[in-house]
Amino acid sequence: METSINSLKEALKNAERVAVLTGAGVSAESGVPTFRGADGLWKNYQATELATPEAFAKDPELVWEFYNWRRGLIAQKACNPAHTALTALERLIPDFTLITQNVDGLHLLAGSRHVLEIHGNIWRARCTRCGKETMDRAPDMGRRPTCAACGGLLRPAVVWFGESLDPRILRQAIEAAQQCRIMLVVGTSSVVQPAASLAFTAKSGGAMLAEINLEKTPNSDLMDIVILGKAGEILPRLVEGWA
Ligand code: BV8
Ligand code: ZN
Repeated sequence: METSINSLKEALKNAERVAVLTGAGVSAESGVPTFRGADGLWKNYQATELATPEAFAKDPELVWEFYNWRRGLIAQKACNPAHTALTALERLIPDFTLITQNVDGLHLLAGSRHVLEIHGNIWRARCTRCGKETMDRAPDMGRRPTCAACGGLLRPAVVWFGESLDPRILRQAIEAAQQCRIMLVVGTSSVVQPAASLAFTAKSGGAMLAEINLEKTPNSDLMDIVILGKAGEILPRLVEGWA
């Protein structure tokens, strides 16, 4: 573990361009439940059943109950050393892109600047009628929130399963993956597509790949370095004492 951390740290010190892909594991130490961990279940529903356009069409109030529950939970959580280390890394690397699957907004709260929220942001809502998007930090948006502009039903501005990612954001993420010299993949089970494929994109662009996760994943064999452990403990080790 020590040698891996030290060799990754040395490589980062000499890298012009770095891309980082994060998942729910980065927010786990803030107390935000991950998707597929033991706490991934909610009211005997799998998130993957509720985070779909079909579920919202069938029962928007149930889906808003799910998102209001998560908003209420996340609203009380603070960033953790994993988020903070990534803001420090951004300042140390000339060209740095943080691609996150997380919708909790904690990277922005921590001060990361170049962030691509490829699955959207739970604090943003979009009108299903006029498309207007608003930011609202109220933990509870109510059971059927409506658009101030047109009265249409609002939905969470996140990417549901079966929905395409925003093409502009996805293109930026692909470009960052293609051009980076090092890609860190942190706290993700690497099962959700197309996010997980960004590691392949970086590899084919000649990047060095490093995975930091509690457990191995389907992408582990692709990695040059795999460090098993907590993001909140390992990431700070990568940025401390850069002379
Ligand atoms: C699309 C927003 C084109 C919503 C999310 C087969 C069947 C059915 C569908 C598919 C299929 N194959 C591919 C698909 C498509 C599907 C998909 O990938 N499904 C998966 C489940 C197989 N993908 C899509 O639908 C995507 N769109 O493909 O568009 C299209 C268009 C039309 C029709 C078809 C296709 C859209 C995907 C986006 C879905 N939205 N979130 C919301 O959050 O409410 S995804 C959701 O999962 C979150 O964003 C989350 O970030 C993401 C990935 O999960 P992880 O972040 O990896 O979290 P997880 O809990 O899984 O893992 C955490 C990891 O951290 C673990 O490994 C754990 O060990 C580790 N960990 C824990 N603690 C720590 C830690 N590591 C370090 N330190 C710690 N302390
Ligand atoms: Zn509207």
